[in-house]
Amino acid sequence: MSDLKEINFDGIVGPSHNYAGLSLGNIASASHKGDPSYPKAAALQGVAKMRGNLARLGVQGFLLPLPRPNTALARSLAYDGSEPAALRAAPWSASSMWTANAATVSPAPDTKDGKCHLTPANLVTMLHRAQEWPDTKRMLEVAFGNRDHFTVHDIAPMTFGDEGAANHMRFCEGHGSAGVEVFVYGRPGGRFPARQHEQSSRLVARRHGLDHTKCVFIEQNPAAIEAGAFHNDVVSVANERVLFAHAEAFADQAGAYDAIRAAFPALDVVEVPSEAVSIEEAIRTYLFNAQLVTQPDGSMALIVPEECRESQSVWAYCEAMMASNGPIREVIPVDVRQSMANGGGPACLRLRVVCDPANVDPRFMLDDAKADLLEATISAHYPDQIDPADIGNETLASSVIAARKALLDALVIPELS
Ligand code: SUG
Repeated sequence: MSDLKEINFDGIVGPSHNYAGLSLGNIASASHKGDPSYPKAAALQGVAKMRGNLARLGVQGFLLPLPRPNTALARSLAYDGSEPAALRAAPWSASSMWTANAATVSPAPDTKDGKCHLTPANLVTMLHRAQEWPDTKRMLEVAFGNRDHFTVHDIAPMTFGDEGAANHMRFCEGHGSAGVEVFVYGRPGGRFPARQHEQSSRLVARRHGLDHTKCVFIEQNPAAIEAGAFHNDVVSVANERVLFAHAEAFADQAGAYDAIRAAFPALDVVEVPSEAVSIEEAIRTYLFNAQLVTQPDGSMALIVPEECRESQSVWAYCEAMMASNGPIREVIPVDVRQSMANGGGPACLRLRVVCDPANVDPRFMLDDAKADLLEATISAHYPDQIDPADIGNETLASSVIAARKALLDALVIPELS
């Protein structure tokens, strides 16, 4: 198991990236509705983040944008001019960039058959996201096509919303050792949808062949969902022994820590009190939608959005944390503003897969030359700007389709065309 590494698979921002305000309960998405978007700049921001992480961590993967506009979905919606704008925009969404919602992943050391198991998320709560899974599943089957090491499952039944790794945390001594998997779900009935159903979390744990005594199921704080934490990864993040969480993340905060500690006694909680950072400010800046990573020297770094540095309370907390004796010694801001404006921070943009990189289809692994290639292809083919009124436009559709094709050609992945 010594070759197992945590690999972050970032979603390359798609050429149709736009702000249509499609996600109820996602405050950034709602407040940027109607703004012009900048797909080329957005995708280049994403590649720059990947480059930084490749240099820092030595390994980085990526997943590709899905085919957009989705003509089959558009056709099924029977447009006649009476439909709301959101229904016209859904087939154009580039939301698959947020690969934390692509799947739930249980690495080999946690599973009964010693394989890495992936269940694509059904994302049923939002129409523009529910269209993702068939293409996501197809892509996962290519990238993780080595059946000796990976199993890609079907989605959970549509009756139970599943939003993937955004509501899943893993605690372990080291990424290659057996871990405790924590599933966070929401209870419906609030002002905003609870997008992760408890039963899909439990189903995924069973399917993946996890040891029941190493699984913990925790309810998200309804007040956090109400405040705009539409996924758990907006209010907490885990890595190895460390849980970095807002004090209002879970319905029963102390009970959640106790339950995790019962399965994983080495748990080290770094809790951010509400007096230091309010839940609203945590959600606005996405302090917890961070990548908490173990660097090659064993130290932990928190990769946060630039917005954190611009917030007095959040940055004061980060500076104090860096000066303390705690496990998180470095906080690194990155610019992913185009994604942030749709509610997607550094952690939303990546799917963590613990595996031997040699078992992944190499076309999905990044190196410097491939980062150059991605940048050149994006620069040459992506639209500079999309205004809301452009959605549905034939010329824009052609350029979005051509830009994705250029990526597939450059990376030589014809299976996904
Ligand atoms: O599902 N935004 C995404 C953001 C996903 C963030 N992911 C995690 N927290 N892991 C969502 O709400 C906005 C699209 C729009 O409004 O056009 C959007 O889908």
